[in-house]
Amino acid sequence: SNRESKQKVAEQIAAKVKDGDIIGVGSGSTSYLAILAIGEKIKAEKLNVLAIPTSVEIALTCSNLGIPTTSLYEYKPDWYFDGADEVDPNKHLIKGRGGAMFKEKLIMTASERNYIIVDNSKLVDVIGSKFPVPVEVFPSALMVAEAGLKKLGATEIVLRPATGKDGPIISENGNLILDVKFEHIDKDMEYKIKCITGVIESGLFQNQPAEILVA
Ligand code: DER
Repeated sequence: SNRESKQKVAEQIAAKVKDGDIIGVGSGSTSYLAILAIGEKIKAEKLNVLAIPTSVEIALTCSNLGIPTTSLYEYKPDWYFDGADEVDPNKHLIKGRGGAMFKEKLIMTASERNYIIVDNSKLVDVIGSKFPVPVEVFPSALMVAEAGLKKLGATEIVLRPATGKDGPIISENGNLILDVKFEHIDKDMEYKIKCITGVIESGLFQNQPAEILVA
């Protein structure tokens, strides 16, 4: 089952933890299983580890597990792990179903080594074939960003609705999230999206090298 395969890659990540590590921690259900396994190992082996979380959810999880956290103000991570929604043959990713892609991409960029942990349901031949690309947008730039995305060939733009409140999702950083389907995603699309005024970040990861662990 994909729960078993997620657990397998989670344990592969926990096996990498060494005393003294500063670890960037991604968000999502696979990263969650990995940080649980890491918490077990830290307790069992009394390791000194600091985590740099990428979302409120994973920061709360670290604190519940007794894993001390820090930030990029103090440390560069020795390594980073995270899940993904899609992985293509060029190891380009779509991430951000969980809405944490700004800090995920930031901490991944700051890290020496990156591990993406997925089950094989995430593997695609063509990036964008299953998931829209999440795009984080400064709230009042919504119309400007939508116009820019349409110029890049966006065929569908959905303002991500919230469930626990009226109105749209407000991201970790107080912004809006658009879920965008494109006719075609070329290798420069991440940069082109970033160039749109008002766009904060996207969940298209074409320029962050990572090792993909597939269970
Ligand atoms: O939101 C994210 O980027 C998550 O990492 C997501 O892409 C994967 O989440 P999952 O491990 O729950 O499938």
